[in-house]
Amino acid sequence: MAASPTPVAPVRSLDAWIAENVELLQPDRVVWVDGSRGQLDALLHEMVEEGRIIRLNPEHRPYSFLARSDPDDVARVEARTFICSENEADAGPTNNWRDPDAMRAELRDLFAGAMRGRTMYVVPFSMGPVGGALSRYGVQLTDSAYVVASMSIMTRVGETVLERIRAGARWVAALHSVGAPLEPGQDDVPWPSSPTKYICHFPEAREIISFGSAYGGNAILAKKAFALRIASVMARDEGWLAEHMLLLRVTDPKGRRFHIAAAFPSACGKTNFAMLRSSLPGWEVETLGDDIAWLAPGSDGRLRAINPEAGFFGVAPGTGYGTNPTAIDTLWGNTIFTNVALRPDGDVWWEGLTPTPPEGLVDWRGEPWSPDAGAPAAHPNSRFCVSAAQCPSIAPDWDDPNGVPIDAIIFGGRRASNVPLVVEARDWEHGVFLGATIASERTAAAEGQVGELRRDPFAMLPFCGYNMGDYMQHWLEVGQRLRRTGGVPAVYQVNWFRKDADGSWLWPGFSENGRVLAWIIERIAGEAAASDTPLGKVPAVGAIEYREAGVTDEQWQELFRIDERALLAEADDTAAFLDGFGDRLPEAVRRQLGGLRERLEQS
Ligand code: GTP
Ligand code: SPV
Ligand code: MN
Repeated sequence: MAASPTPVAPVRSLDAWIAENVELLQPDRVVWVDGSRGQLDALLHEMVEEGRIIRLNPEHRPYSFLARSDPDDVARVEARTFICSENEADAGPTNNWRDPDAMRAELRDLFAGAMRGRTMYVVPFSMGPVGGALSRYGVQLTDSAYVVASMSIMTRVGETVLERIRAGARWVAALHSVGAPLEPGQDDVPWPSSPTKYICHFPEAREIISFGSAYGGNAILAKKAFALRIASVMARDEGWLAEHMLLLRVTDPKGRRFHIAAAFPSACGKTNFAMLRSSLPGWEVETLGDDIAWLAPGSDGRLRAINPEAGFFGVAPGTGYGTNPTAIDTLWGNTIFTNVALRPDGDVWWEGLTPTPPEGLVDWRGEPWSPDAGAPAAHPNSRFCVSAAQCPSIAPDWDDPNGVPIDAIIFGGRRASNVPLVVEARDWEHGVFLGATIASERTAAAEGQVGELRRDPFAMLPFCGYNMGDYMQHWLEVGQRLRRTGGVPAVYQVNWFRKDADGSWLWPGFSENGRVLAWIIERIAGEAAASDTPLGKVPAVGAIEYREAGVTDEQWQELFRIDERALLAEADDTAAFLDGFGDRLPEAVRRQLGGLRERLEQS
């Protein structure tokens, strides 16, 4: 049973909202952010002068900066993230819920005087090109200059957005404070934050309130809070999809173009795949987006997708010339790095940038570092923030408001065992089942035990703004609508992270993932062979030249080995997970699980 659609909140008055918050938060001053380079330059200069960020050596990394966060503010805090829907059941079993009125009352107390001694910045922004049919607007109030600079890179900020809002366009209100007011004469710290953190979403009111953190998705509210949690609710009500997906275009050696959207959990390879340089000659990948996609059935009957963002907030560790040369070429300058290591020559470093660390590093906490320190020099969730336009592989039309038609959707995860390198879904319903049952090992992108296996349906576990059972139903319905117009994308599951008994990767990954992408494209074009397995279709013998990727026959077999007993045990775990959704679980998903069990038992 799906929830009834939420009444859409009335357009609130921007000026009244700001005035209310100025009165409550008591900032020393209010600054309107106009999106100009001049204003951003001045802000970054001021932050350097105040010791909040470090200017990198312009000879190595022009116009780039290093921010070091508070050691207790390094990743998204899922335990402090709340969906404050009117009804608890609408948040669903996978979200933390708080009653909206009670939450607002608690937040009011926290926010009272929270910006004393600080500046309140007003940041009007657009997700998607201003004026685009799929684009949506927001305004973030924040007392963090670092957040203003990040938002200026990640979104389209400026006057044209204000004009739209003043002309009556709907917008999402996003209130943010680091929660560290300054008393007169009190010394500031480079990265103010609070031990009390709240990342709250009010789906019916289309509103976000965030307190206490300045890091990533906790604070750059356009990203996960708006473009996924609030946007997923808008998408449910309006018939589209807001997803944790990269977007890419691939051109095959015959010159045919295909568009792919792929959902992998946090720190599971979206940025890398979006910037793929295929090891296969003649295959070209253009980047459209690396983290978030908004997809809607278009007037052409196909699923069309835009990247609502304007920049990349990407994982630094593991990024080097050998793995992701395109990212390295993107980061030549105009980049804000957070929690990476500093070299003595004023440039940056992180694990994986080069095979061996340079001498004389200062670690992400600002302490001298040597390889025997016993801890990495860069924080595992250290990040770069850079404009998408600066990426050498960015598609020339990446910000076309009409988006691109999606040929295939890929789901991925980080699985040491059980999940093959690639599987083709039997149809859309089976694809929804694959997405709904993704499990993945936890990464450093959020607080929690790294490596622990958890369910992360559609890579949206931390980002779905409503009941995940309803969300599965919504996916099924979007597919039904696309089927009527002949525009249903093919669905695949991939796993770059399967390991052998010694714990080594079975698949080299990165540029070699281009071989898997090529097989997917050739399948869509009806040109590649597949064989059936209980999990779905996998490449037929000879369909992928794995030996050219340095993979042995034994490794290849292991990459696709189906361990019926382990998979049946996983199916039991899946059943328990799905039971958690009660009557909100679509019958089709349960049916798919039954089908999987039957196929496993018969094989
Ligand atoms: P978020 O920004 O957190 O949503 O992450 P993401 O999905 O964009 O992940 P990203 O591409 O930044 O990759 C995360 C980590 O996985 C990095 O350390 C990468 O080097 C590593 N990685 C990416 N692709 C592969 C791959 O094919 N194989 C292996 N072994 N590691 C990979
Ligand atoms: C993720 O965790 O999936 C990210 C980084 O992309 S953050 O913006 O912090 O959400
Ligand atoms: Mn992400």
